[in-house]
Amino acid sequence: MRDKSKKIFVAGHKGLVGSAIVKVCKDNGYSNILTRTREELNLTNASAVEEFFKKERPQYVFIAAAKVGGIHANSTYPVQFLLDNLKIECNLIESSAKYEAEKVLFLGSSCIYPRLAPQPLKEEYLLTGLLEPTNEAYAISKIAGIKLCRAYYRQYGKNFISVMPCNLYGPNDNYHPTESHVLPALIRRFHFAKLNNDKEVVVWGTGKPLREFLYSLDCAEACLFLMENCDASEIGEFINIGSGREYPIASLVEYVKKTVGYQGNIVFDHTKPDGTPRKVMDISRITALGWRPKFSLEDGLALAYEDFLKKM
Ligand code: GFB
Repeated sequence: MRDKSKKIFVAGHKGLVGSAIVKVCKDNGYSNILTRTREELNLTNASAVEEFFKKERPQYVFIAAAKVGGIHANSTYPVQFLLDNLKIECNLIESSAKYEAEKVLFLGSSCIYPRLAPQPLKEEYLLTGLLEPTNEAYAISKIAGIKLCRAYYRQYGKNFISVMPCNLYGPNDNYHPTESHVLPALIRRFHFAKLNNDKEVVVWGTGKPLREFLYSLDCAEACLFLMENCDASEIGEFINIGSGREYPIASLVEYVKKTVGYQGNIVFDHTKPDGTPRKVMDISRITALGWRPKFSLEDGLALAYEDFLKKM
């Protein structure tokens, strides 16, 4: 994808990763970027997606559109996480093939790995054990997307690749109080606790699970790097994207508390689920190809809090 005038479709451009991909593409001189809001194009509607591809014929497709959410949303709405995501990815991947997109990049998530896989998570651990029950539906949908991309490569030689990022955060995140991921949820909770002079903030679970976090622009840079430089023949089934640094949730809580400037106490609610005990990616394959993350957690958190304040 070195020709900067090629037509690029970013599906999910309003979300955390999609908006970062649009920014990184523009910053790198790509001028022909196609986007559609949910109102303009319902990605779960097969005929609408097909019509769109028939008319626009994008040459490069980033699939960053998905139904996403944190641990609570994932375990509460398994039907929507499975159905919506399967429809979105099947429609986009099938139409990309039919209307001859030159390359597709499909985004998954580190929750595709078995709950108790050895750590750090290597790409070859896919489907070697049982999934984490709180996000099984989402993981199954993402595994299906990876397999569909790979099937198109094996059967028809299509240059369709997949990437598995760790937990992401950054501008345009979802700050819903109960349905978001841990980092935006904590930013919101600490912010309002500070404003209300609350004596304590409740954090879900034990604080012991380990998670790896990557700033969304770093993930977007990795996606563009792979789109520009690495084909399906080289990447294999998929490739991990992460920072390689893991934090116990209890430490993350301290970072967010400091960033927001909250002075009160923290209480862990042990009735809420912890989810997977540990999830840290092995990023040796992508770093060997030449990509490196740029943002530290401290810098990324400060930028994420700035974004939250703008949206309030
Ligand atoms: O971000 P999160 O929902 O993602 O939760 P997962 C991470 C950890 O933070 C869990 C704890 O151990 C939670 O119990 N946590 C503490 C909280 N307080 C909160 C809070 O207020 N909100 C949230 N959400 N968590 C998701 C999957 O799992 O990871 C998705 O459900 C996706 O499928 C995503 O793969 C990347 O890492 O547990």
